[in-house]
Amino acid sequence: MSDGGRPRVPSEERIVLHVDMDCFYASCERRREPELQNKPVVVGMGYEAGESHGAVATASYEAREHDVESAQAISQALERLSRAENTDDSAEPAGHYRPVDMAYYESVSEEVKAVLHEVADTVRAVSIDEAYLDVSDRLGWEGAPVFARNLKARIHEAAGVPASIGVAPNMSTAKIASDYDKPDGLVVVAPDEVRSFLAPLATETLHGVGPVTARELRSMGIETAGELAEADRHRLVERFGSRGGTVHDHARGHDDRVVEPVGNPKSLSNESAFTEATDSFDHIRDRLVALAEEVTTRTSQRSVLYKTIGIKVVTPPFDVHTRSRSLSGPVDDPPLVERIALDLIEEFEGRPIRKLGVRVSNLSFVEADQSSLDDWERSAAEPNDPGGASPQPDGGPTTENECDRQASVFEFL
Ligand code: TTP
Ligand code: MG
Repeated sequence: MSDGGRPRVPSEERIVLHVDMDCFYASCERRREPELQNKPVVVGMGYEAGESHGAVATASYEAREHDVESAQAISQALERLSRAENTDDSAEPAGHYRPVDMAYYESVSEEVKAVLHEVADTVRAVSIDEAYLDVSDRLGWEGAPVFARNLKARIHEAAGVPASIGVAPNMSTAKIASDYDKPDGLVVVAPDEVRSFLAPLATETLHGVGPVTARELRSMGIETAGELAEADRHRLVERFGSRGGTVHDHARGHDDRVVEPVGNPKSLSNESAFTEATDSFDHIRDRLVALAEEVTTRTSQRSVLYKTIGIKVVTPPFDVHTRSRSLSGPVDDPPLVERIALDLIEEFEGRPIRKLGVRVSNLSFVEADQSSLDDWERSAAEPNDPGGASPQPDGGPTTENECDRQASVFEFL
């Protein structure tokens, strides 16, 4: 898959985020059943009261305090929790068991991923509750902590579930960082801190070191990532083959894997809030033009074509209005985005507005084949082409009910 022509940055300058949801299935259950907040929740499959089969998929952190963990028998987990209740005078109830509901967890996961795609062009989801983002082209290290903090808040606001985030110059360190301070964690490891962050950690923490390898490493006198980093590389390769070299690299904070996006976003958008609601239409139009430019810079960088151009307008108190117009064919045409956005805002003239957004959707992802891109650009730039090759707006404003949750993360940067 094309990475949209994203410039490759030297690895020490990359800013990689690893987002991992906290006790994900249990958090989803809490989202729809808020009474479960702060309680020991056990999610699993195949359990019936009085029977011993059925294993724990995940447990809330309150349950983990009583040594409940994934893969344990559910009956054993619930027994532990009720024993804990009996020995404890507090009114803490025993474990709350909920059966796995994958369809629901998938839907929450989609909501989380929609947020990730709003804030980063390069997103690789690696499981239902885990994704890597590369945001090197969006911010510098000084902006990384605020960005990550706002992303956590944004995920919570949009999807109603908590996440932990690790930020580092590479994927393997970012993953360790997201796990380091769970739940509700946020750990930023700047490039010059990677070695000292990893050094005291047990070797098992590293990607590629399982319990068997860790045991072998121990037999070689290597307990920590720091000791592994200092170890003789030839000796490691001799013992473990090429994996020995890889884990040596990871221990030294080297990992050249690139965050390759999987799955394309359905839309690209930018939005921005006014400090206070304004009805100055000049001000509003200026902001809209700036947002249109930001969006089309991203589409051009990623060689993305779009068929639908829309705006979002939030009026006080929090009323969200979306308007869009669809073209007869896909284009990458920044002046057209600006023109349509300005047309669509007309009906709001005179009304106070607190937030504005511009979105392009109905996307097509072209490989970075410049000749075909040039063709599109040419035809889009010749709207009066008598051959009618140029896609033109073919519809009036339509109200879209699709996802209105947009990234407010950028407002804080
Ligand atoms: P994890 O991210 O490994 O676990 P988690 O999100 O529950 O907890 P943490 O806060 O430590 O990240 O896995 C994500 C989901 O995958 C988890 O909620 C349930 C499911 N899962 C299983 O079904 N079986 C398992 O053995 C594990 C580890 C996870
Ligand atoms: Mg998780």
